[in-house]
This record gives sequence, structure tokens and C-alpha cells, in this order.
Amino acid sequence: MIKRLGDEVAAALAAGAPVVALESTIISHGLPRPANLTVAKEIEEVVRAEGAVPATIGMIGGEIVVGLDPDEIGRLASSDDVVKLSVRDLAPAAVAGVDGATTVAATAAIAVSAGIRVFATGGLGGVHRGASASYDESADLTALSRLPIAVVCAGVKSILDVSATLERLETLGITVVGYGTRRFPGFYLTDGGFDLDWSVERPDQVAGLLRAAREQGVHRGAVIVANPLPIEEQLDPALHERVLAEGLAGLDREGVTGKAVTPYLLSHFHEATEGRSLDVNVRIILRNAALAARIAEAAA
Ligand code: PSU
Ligand code: MN
Repeated sequence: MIKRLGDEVAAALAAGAPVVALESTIISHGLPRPANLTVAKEIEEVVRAEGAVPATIGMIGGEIVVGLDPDEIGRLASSDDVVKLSVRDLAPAAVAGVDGATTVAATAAIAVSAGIRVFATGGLGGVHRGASASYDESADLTALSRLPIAVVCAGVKSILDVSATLERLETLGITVVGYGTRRFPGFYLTDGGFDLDWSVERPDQVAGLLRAAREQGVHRGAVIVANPLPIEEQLDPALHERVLAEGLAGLDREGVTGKAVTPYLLSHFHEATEGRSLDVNVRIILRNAALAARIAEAAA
């Protein structure tokens, strides 16, 4: 098949029960082994504990799967041959018959095509530092400008140009609401340094916002629900600044470009902080998964 729903996801969608889409690139390219597999399972458990059905999305042997089973998740977590797939890669990857992990862009596009309206991830892709020369801006942004889905994330990683990313989110007409805050979160850091125009306090308000957008029938882009870490759980800002500077210098020195940039910087953080950034990353993902499940329930 070209696209297949897992049994549980198919049943939940047919019944109008809450479903949360989850991406697979964080599993294959965003987190180090073997923590990646443990975390992938924990994310699903958190979604279930909140009463929703998890739909981890990826590609197995060229087939898009919405609701990977545990064996398939294990395959994406442990093989060296998993290809990072954005939206434009999906058709060639199907023809090549590869195993692939979907980015935020591809996961959101597949989720919407399957009728899923809530998605949890760690942090979005965005505008990279130096993008005015390199043009390196994640396809996550343009994809989300066209997709009616709520994306729960902790903002965009501080490895990016956060200010430029916020400008592009505005230009592309992507709604951004802070969850319990009017400050845009900085992924590892609670506060990314910029104000937001809107905030919500409860999951049912996000559900109401999605309903309003549907009933208005005007805005067709995504709603980013920016969920910050509590301040006591953030990465130490001084450590963060030092490790980031080293990572950016490493990119230059080793000539890393294109879709290798995000995985390179993430793994640098995990190594250079001796796992502290990994712990923070995992907390972010689990908190976002729990919130997404509550939103999905309120919207169901
Ligand atoms: N944020 C994370 N970990 C990740 C990513 C984002 O905390 O692994 C992944 C997501 O899948 C996102 C992708 O869609 O990186 C963006 O990559 P690029 O910049 O190449 O578009
Ligand atoms: Mn890129």
C-alpha cells in the first residue's frame, strides 16, 4: 500500500476519538541511541495515559504508516539507513522503497491527510542562523502555512535564528499562541527572548480556537501552541550559550550544511552537556505529548 493506518488509529479516527500525531525524525535523527527508542515508547505512553491514541508517523519500505507499531518504531530507532523525509521527499522515497523518518513538515502533512488535527513534537524547524546567505530555512514553516493542524512544541530551538523564525511565521500566516505565557519559548530555555501576541491557559481554549478557525473558514494554516518548560527545568543558560557557540563553530569547521545541520547541532548538544540537554529534550517532548493529548480530547 502507498499509505496505511495502524489498526488502533483507524478505529479511533472512525469513532471520532482523540488522536495525537507524533513525528519520527526526533526518534531517528534527533535523539541518540538507545535513549531514542525508550523515549519513543514513553511519548506514546504519555498520550495514552491522557486518554488519546498516539499515531507515530513514518515510512516503512516505501509505505507511509500512520500509527507505527512497536516493531516498526524499533526499526526506525535502530537502523542506520533511515532517511530523513520532508514533504517533497515522500514520493521519491516511496518509489525507492526506503525506511524513512518524517519531519514536522511531512508528519503534519500526512496527519492532515489522514484527518488528524493535533500533533506533538519537541521543537519546530525554522530559519537557521546565517540564512540570509545560505537560504537555510526549514520546510516546516512553509508546510505549516498550508496545514490546518495544532502543533504543540516548545518553540524553535535556540540553534536557529529565533527572531527571523518569528518574522517568517508572521509572514506565512501561521498562528502562534503561548500556552500560559506571552513569551515565545526557546526550547531548552523557558524564554526565547521575544513576545507573543496571544496566549491560552487551557486545552479547551485551544480546541475552541481550532473550532473558530474551521467555522470562520478563512485561515487555513497551522496553530502553533508554544508550551514552555517550567523555569526550574530549563537548561542552564550559561551552559547553553557556551555549547551553542561551540556547535556553530563546528558547523563552519566541518562544512556541515543542508538537512544535516539540525541533527549535527542536536548531537553536539547532547555530547557537550553530557546528557543534560538530552534530559531536557525528553522532558519537553513528554510535556508536549501530554498537552497535545488533552487538546485532542477537548477537540474530539
Ligand atoms: N526539533 C527537535 N528535534 C528534531 C527536530 C526538530 O527537537 O529532531 C527535527 C524535526 O523533525 C524537524 C526537523 O521537522 O528537525 C527540521 O529539520 P530541517 O531544519 O532540516 O528542516
Ligand atoms: Mn534546512
